Amino acid sequence: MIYTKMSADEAAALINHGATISVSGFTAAGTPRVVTEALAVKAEKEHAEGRPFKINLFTGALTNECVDEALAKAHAIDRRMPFQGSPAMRAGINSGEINYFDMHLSVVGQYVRYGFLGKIDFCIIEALDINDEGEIVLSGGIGCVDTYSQMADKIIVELNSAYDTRIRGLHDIYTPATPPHRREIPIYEPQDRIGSPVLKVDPKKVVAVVECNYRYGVKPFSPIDATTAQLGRNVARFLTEELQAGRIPPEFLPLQSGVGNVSNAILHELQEADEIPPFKLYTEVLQDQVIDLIDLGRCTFASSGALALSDEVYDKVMANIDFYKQHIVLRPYEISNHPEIVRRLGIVAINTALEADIFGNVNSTHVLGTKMMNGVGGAADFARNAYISVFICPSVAKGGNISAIVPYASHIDSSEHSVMIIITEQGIADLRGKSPRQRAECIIENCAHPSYRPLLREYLHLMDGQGGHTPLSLHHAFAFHEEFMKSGDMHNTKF
Ligand code: 0RQ
Repeated sequence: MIYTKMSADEAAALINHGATISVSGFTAAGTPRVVTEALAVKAEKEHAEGRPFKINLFTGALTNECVDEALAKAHAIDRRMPFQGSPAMRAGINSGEINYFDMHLSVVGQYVRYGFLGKIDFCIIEALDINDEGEIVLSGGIGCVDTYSQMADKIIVELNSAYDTRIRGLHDIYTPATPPHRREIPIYEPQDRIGSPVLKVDPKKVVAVVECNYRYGVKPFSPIDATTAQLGRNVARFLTEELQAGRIPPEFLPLQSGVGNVSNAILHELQEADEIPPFKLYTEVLQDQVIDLIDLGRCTFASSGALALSDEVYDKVMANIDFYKQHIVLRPYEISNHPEIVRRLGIVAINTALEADIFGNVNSTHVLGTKMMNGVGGAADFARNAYISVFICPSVAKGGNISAIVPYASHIDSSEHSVMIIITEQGIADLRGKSPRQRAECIIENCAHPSYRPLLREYLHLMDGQGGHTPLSLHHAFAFHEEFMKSGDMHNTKF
């Protein structure tokens, strides 16, 4: 090997205060850990000795406890993008300590390549193999590493021996050209391959190879509860009705599904829904349920940015990797989420909302309009460009004290112009072709929890006879949220 081998501590010592660090991976899959863990220890030591030490951190999306959690706990982050989901990172963001900018994942690569976000000093890459030509076999998550590795001055490779290199061939790495030289991205079917099975980096930029051996430690999802099961059934019913009405063609269309327990329940429901023919996924993250769908022949192909699988299911995939290579491709998320392809393939996008208002605006990110939960991720990449854009959520949160259907969303990630369908466990609101007043009635009657319907109707009627296109009361728009902050229960709202 032509590269310099180092320990994690030696590699972390190369990184100075003020540096901008990017990392490979998407979810825990493909995300490095030993160098950032050592960096967190270095930051704490620097702070103890009275010196400032903070870095800027650009990731794929969610990471693992040795990246976001360790660095946030060490107070070692200044700027952070584009998505996170760790308790310490979230606390640092919401206290104002960490300057987080939440971005649509499909544009992260081009923002970086266009120079909008400044220079990147280091790219830390989890590799299963690297040869002297700089060809890297990645593991189960790609994220934005194609761009990060091109744009970083220096590369540190974490060579992880815990995973099997026979995964080589599952990846399809492709980076679009920069305007005015960009052409179409030639993907016409979810299974089309257009790039390289390996990540190619400049070997001269590789300043350290750190040998390590770690597993991701991802646990399976919790069992599906009654609310999420009903939500899943409502989604399956909606898709079946669209198919029967001829609004979805008989051969069906590729699906995109978000991540989390609710999405898992929906995929589970699609396993049972025989009215829906075998389908393809063109999505950003694959979770355990998709592997069951592939095994059963319900999902014939899945294109994704990450294999966010529990350890148990990852091992099952690796044991039969030649079979799964015929059914799965992994892409950088600039491609897995690209608006051009989402529009061309006619994707039915299903994403999760924290709250939706009665006009169809969706908040996926900010609790009570102020506190960051995770980030917008890829949800709006898909929603804005989908053939049909669906948002789902339980109708209430926090034991019923929060209504997920509110008079006006306290933050808007996907606006009424990108949201076609809202589904809760209560039912389905089809917003297509409806005016704001019609949408409001449809959402209240079909999606709101029955205990909140009288209050929402009362709010809607506040504007009766007052003209205007959208019956929005500026005075009372956030009355539900204000009441929750005052009494802890939106049911107590008075107009
Ligand atoms: O709180 O954790 O304290 O129990 O929010 O809610 O119902 O468990 O739902 O885990 O699927 O997450 C939108 C955050 C939903 C996620 C969001 C509270 C609720 C609970 C979580 P607790 P649930 P999920 C692919 C696409 C944006 C990115 C995206 C997300 C916690 O889906 O981050 O879609 N989406 N990317 O109690 C206050 C409300 C609430 C509320 C729920 N209205 N007000 N709290 N909660 N509704 C992913 C990637 O890009 C990688």
